[in-house]
Amino acid sequence: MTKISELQEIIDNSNNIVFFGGAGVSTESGIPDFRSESGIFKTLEEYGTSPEELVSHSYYMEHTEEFFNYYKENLVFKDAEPNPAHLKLAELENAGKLKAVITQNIDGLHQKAGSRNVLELHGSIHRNYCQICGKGYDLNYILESDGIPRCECGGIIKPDVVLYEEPLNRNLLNDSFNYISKADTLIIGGTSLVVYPAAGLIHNFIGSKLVLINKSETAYDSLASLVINEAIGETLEQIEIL
Ligand code: CNA
Repeated sequence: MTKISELQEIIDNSNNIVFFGGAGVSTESGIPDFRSESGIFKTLEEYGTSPEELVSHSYYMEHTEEFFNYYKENLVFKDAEPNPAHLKLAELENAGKLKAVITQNIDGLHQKAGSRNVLELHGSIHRNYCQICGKGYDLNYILESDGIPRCECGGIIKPDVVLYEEPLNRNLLNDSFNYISKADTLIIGGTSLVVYPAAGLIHNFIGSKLVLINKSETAYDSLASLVINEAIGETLEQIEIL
């Protein structure tokens, strides 16, 4: 039996699938991840600072203009389109098999593919709020601003993205725990599973099938019923929905 047919069988026999993913889900859409060989973390010598620091709350507070330069150049890919992984997950939700997509991504591609129940643990580049009056702004406004984006009231507009050192939204985390603890199948894909507390969500899974689809190995491979070390878009594209 091939790994794809094993995955097909698991999906055929599941009615409460939850997907938990990360940056690797969007690499086939042309958005680099953080930790692969070609990922953002490897290409940052030019900034002279570690990438974790560049996307940290303290860097944002102390070097706001440099933060926005880095953010716009490296974290926002406005023209990216969903790939077969996003599209198949949306189809699985439409078919009533998949209950939630829990993502660490901030790119909004799951929604663009048609997924409705998307829990964005690390926020979204598409939502931006003035830190003084709370007025919301879209992504274009941020991209078109020179330097630090400012609200009409003068406040700085901060992307609704969770930076290192910032806490995750407690309600979202609780909802994610609930979805995962009720799932019969948890498919984890495109995440190195090293960023906490998001990665810790896995421990709440008590269903029968844990599937890991990741190009490289993760610390959780030994817990999985099925491990596929291939590209997630190419993998999910081969799944048929009955
Ligand atoms: P990561 O640590 O960069 O890990 C990505 C993982 O995906 C690696 O283990 C890769 O081997 C694997 N991978 C890469 N491409 C594929 C593929 N096509 N198919 C299967 N596996 C693949 O990313 P995580 O999400 O684990 O780390 C969490 C950070 C990265 C979160 O805070 C994200 O917000 C942040 N991030 C998000 C985006 C985005 O929104 N698209 C992009 C870059 C970073």
